[in-house]
Amino acid sequence: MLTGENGKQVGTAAQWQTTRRPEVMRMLEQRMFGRAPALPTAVRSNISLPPADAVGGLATRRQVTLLLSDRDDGPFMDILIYLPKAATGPVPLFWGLNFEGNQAVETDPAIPLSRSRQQDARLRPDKHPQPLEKSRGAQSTRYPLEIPLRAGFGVATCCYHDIDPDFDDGFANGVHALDPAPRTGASWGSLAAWAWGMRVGLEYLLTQPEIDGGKIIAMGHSRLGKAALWAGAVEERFALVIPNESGCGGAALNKRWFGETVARINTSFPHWFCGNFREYNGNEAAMPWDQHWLIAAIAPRPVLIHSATEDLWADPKGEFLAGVHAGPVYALFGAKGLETTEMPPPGQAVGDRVGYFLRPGKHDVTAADWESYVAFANKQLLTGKP
Ligand code: GTR
Repeated sequence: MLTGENGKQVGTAAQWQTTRRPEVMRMLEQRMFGRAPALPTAVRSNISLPPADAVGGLATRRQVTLLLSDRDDGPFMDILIYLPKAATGPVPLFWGLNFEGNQAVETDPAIPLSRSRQQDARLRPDKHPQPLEKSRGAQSTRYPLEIPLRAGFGVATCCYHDIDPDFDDGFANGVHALDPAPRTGASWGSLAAWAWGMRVGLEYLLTQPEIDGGKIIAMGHSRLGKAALWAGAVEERFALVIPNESGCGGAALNKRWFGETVARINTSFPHWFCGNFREYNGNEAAMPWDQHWLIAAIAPRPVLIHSATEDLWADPKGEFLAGVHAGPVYALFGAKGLETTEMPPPGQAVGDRVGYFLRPGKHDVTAADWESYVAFANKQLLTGKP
């Protein structure tokens, strides 16, 4: 990772930033995620749920709709935003995509049903036997909002299908349709599109005076953890990145060949990565990189890697080791990384600018995960103390 394409060893943070990191980013972009276009310059916004008290009075909640093109019926993002009412100044904020739509975050019927999920149900009724109304609060255990709110953090989320529906549609739907460039093996897949949407959302969040723009955290679970990592690498305005059980294509090393493999992920989800990534199907050994490069590309900004003991598909050990092997780049900046090569027992947080936490249990997001996110964010962005 520290040997540049000219064969020279990188020995300083400046060399990393100016020569090696751009090479690393180019490799990840051209061989894995694919190239996304520039962010749209004229995003319009309107309030689609007016501010009101929520979460037992702990928060003010609103939803904003971003229109990503000049068409009113073009791609949009509905972003649900919770800000702690007790705040006395701009707040740090967790920003990540969700799976089922904003209505799945809480049972509160005031939250509009996800328009992109309704559209999916029309496009593929066989996959959506239940009315969307039934999904209200269905993912609320993944959003124990009192934990971040009580600690002074805001939370913002948007359904990932707003940006690009998660099925192999030849890139006809979602934001890919906005890109006039002819498709090549290095064109953006869905993960790059979700990461692009996270950046578009960030640009809006940065305009909000109640939010501390220097403390916006990119987070995501599973495929959305992969997207959060790529968003965090591309977008240096993200202050901290939290991939939760991101696995193959996220934090897990490919060359361990444990759990989900490149061939498997490219077969199950042919639309996630760029076409060039298929060259490594069954041939991980030929990859010129591994996933610690993706973490190192975020240095010296902090990254918190989360795994779960029963989530072997995402290879907890491979996720830990990617954190270990990103360490030398943090060291170039004089920053501490994981500071251990031994995997910690479940429930014990380790590391400094690179953190690792192994939660007992299944592939999920739980209150225990959020307690760890908040403790890490407090230490890295606010107090300097755990
Ligand atoms: C699985 C996939 C994983 C992970 C997961 C998820 O089916 O194999 O890579 O992304 O889905 O996103 O829940």
